[in-house]
Parts: sequence; C-alpha cells; structure tokens
Amino acid sequence: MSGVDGRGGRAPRYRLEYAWRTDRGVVRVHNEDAVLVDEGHGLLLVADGVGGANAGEVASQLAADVIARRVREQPPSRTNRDAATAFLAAAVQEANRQIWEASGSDAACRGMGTTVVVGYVGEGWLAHAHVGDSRLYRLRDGEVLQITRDHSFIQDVVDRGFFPSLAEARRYGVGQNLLTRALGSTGEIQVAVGAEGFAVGDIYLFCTDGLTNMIPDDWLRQLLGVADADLGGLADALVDLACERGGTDNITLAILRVGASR
Ligand SMILES: [Mn+2]
Repeated sequence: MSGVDGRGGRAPRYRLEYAWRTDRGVVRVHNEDAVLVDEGHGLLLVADGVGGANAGEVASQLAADVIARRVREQPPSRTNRDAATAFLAAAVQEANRQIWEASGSDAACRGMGTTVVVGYVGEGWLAHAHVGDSRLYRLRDGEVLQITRDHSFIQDVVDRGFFPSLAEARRYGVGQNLLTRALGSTGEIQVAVGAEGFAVGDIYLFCTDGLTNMIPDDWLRQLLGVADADLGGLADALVDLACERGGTDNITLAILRVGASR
C-alpha cells in the first residue's frame, strides 16, 4: 500500500507543529508552572503548582515527570481513542498519588498541589485529560472553543445558575483562585477526559490561568486566528501580551497546530 493519500498506508495524514513557552510573568518571584512537550510521543502538558516555598514547583514538575514517564514507557494506543483517554486518566491519577504521598512525607511539601492539562496525539485525534483550571482551547474556522471546563469555585457558581458567565461572576467579585479539584489534595482524584477529531487548520492551546486571566477570549481569537503565523512567534506574542496586560501570574502554554500532510 503506497499510503500517498495517507488513508490506507502508514503515511501521516496530518503535519503537526508544536510550540511551548513558560514565563515567570511580571510580578511573581518564582515560576511554579511546568510545561512538557514530547513531539516524538505526541504529548503536550502544562501544570500550575501551588504551595509554600518551592512546593508548587515540585508538584507541577512531579505531575509532568510522572505522566511523561508513563507515556514513554508504554505509549498509549494511537488508533483507539477510548484506550488513550483511559490511559491518560490513569497517568494523571498516578501523578496525583505521588504528589499526595510526597506532600504527606515531606514537611516542606505539605499542602502542595497542582493543576494539569495533558494531550496525547493519536491518528487523527487528540485525547486529553485535566484537573483544575488549566485549560485546553481549540481554534477552528475562526472560532475559539474552550474544550475543558474548570474545576473551580467560580465555574461551579456559574454552572449552578447564579451567574450567566464567568465574566459576570468576576464582575460581582467572585474570586477565581479557588480550585474544587487539584492533584495532591486528596488520595483519589476524578479526572475529566475527552477526545477531539482533527481538522486541517486546527490549533490546540493548552495553558495555565496566567494566560487566560490576562487575555480576554476575543483577543485570544484574534491572535490564534492569524492563519499561517509562525507558531513560535504566536507563542511569544501570547506571552508578551499577557505580560503587557499585567503578568500577575506565571504564564505557560503549549500549542499544537494541525496542518495538511504533503
Ligand atoms: Mn496560575
């Protein structure tokens, strides 16, 4: 089988591009976010750690390390997206256990935790899993869609109908920083998972709240919508804009762009 058209053979159907950045921002002394992109394994991950001293950094890096190790040791299926999402959920649960145990056994790490959002590229789809308020967005046909739903108090009050939107809840002073789920906060954690089929031109953006709290959705749409932009330049522009608009938190992102194979 020649696979020239990419449907029958082993030739890739899509050309994938990756870019990632992490930045301390303007205000914070430390960067407690972590980012990991492994193009060979089709893995993207960002995590936003919290905790005293350097414990937030420990937690977010531990999440990245544990999940990456599992994927590298025994790569999940690229053809069965249910198997891949189940694999990601198990990997995130394993990261949770290790962070929970480390925070119980090391006084310096007590109370540490982290968000995580992770993606895994299969044949024509992206499987994803998350805990906390780090997000996955997709840009398609000029529309920005937030794929993940935050595990946060402010999202909960919106879901319960007290406010029509996050923006409106913020306007009434509902704080954004209270998470309802985080890795390391309990021995067992519920992981949200999903999978998205690719279309040529899709851009997937994984990011921490240091980006989304600084950049309104319509600005995000504007930047991501510049077709054929250099992906590294796009990543730089997002970080620069978040810093320019205050940069009050660490800013971390990983981008996947789906192009046509040649
Ligand atoms: Mn943050």
